[in-house]
Amino acid sequence: MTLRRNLIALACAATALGGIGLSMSASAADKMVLKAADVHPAGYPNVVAIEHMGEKLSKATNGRISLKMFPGSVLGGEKEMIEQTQVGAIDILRTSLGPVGPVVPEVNVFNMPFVFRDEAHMRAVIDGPIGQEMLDKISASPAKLVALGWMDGGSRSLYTKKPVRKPEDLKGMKIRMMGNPLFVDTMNAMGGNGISMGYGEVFTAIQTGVVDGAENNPPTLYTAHHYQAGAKYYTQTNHLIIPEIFVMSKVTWNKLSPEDQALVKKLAREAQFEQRALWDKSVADYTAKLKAEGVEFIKIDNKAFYDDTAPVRAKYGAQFADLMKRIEATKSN
Ligand code: BDP
Repeated sequence: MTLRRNLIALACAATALGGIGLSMSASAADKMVLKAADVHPAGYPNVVAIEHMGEKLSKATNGRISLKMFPGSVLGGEKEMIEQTQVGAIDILRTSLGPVGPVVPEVNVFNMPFVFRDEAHMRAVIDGPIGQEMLDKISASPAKLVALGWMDGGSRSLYTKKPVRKPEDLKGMKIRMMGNPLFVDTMNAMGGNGISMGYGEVFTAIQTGVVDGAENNPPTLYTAHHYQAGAKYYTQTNHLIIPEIFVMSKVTWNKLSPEDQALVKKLAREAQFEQRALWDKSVADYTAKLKAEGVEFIKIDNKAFYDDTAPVRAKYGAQFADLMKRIEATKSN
């Protein structure tokens, strides 16, 4: 009798425990840890802004949704990470718009040389209706990416092993460009030979002479140490002012409730403006650091480069003629 009662008690306890086990795993399954990635290292403005967005997300959802950042290209190059985001292996990716062009051709209007007058003009465009339309176009495209917001990438200028002041100086020089045929055409029009290459390969390519230089903004030139590979002349061509974006995989987005989606969008807008403040500071900091490291900043009148790239704007811009007029008509704040 006693034995039977004990057995029943044991069975009840086991059921109860089993229940607890179940409910524990259910709540663990409800928790979502978003995998975020960036080619830039920890501490870079873009990385910091996304991490803060994750902290706010976690706070607002009582830890139900959190974010884990994988900086410094640990999950691959930008092209590969875009692919991983498309299939849902990465949840949130911060990327240049450059390598997004081959996946969502509509964004190439922002990837054209000298399409923006200056950075203030670019900001006015991305903060306004054109910027929102572009985010919507990316999200509506078949690329399986949801565009959450913009980030600043400043202006890209040339850095080379030998000084460059005019298009003729680039003759015979191989210059690394991001993976998008538009950029190879741009460099060829500027007088050099554009070579498409992943960001992670640039340091060694400069060092071994596979390329004679590359082009980027001061924070990237500094954090990627490309000047240490020998490219110490930084010519202020400012030929590309490419905004950057952060996107969520549509696979992940579709798992979120409408409320969570709205929360993510709200925090993304905040991240956009937080990054901008951090960005401005980092450009000033890294410019000073580059100069201290002996990088020579060469000031030039970039009109010759502007003129020489007119055929690229004509070739790629024809399909965006109306949009280009609206971009041109946008006044800087
Ligand atoms: C940096 C961008 C980064 C690109 C890199 C590049 O922030 O997204 O991957 O340039 O040149 O400025 O590939």
